[in-house]
Amino acid sequence: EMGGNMRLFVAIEFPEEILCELEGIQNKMRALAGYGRFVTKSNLHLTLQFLGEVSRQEFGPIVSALHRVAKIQPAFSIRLSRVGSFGKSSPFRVIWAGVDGDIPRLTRLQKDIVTALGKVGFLQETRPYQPHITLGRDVELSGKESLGNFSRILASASFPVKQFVLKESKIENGKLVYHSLHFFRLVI
Ligand code: 3AM
Repeated sequence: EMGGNMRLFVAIEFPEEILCELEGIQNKMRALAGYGRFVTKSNLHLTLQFLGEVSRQEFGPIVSALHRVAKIQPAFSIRLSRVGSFGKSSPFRVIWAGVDGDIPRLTRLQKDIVTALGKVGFLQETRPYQPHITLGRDVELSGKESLGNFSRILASASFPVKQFVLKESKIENGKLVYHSLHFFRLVI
């Protein structure tokens, strides 16, 4: 890692049952796909904000800013909603699982994180926030396999979001791995 820089992002992680459900969908998709790079189960997450390369000096202020957000934000519930894509046709650039439930709280949390990180010097993301869990990239499906078919197999159990996490993205032995550096508990 150059000059001790870290590649960071802020995310929500999921309970084991949800990860298994997402993996089940990936497996069905993989079986039908001509090509696709699927996110490994341990890497599945919902990004709140991507930070990019961060220096050691910036790390402390980032953690403090995130603590300030967490201590005034209530926990909330979401559930998996549907399978969708960025990119309109096969090969799909990104295939994702969307969420619904308490989206106003999720959006509020994301905005507050962006604002708090803006105050410690991070560029504000200007693109509209589209909460999604990336399942695969460059996924090639035949015309018959509509994404709606995958949506139909999603169960709709709600799960609580009680914390968010600051994660580091690394390549280790040629593999992309995410390490959790800090958990930020929301108000219960
Ligand atoms: O969870 P998703 O897949 O939406 O695509 C990267 C991943 O998002 C995104 O940050 C998450 C963790 O790596 N990411 C990577 N580089 C990015 C960039 N330059 C980026 N997001 C925005 N800008």
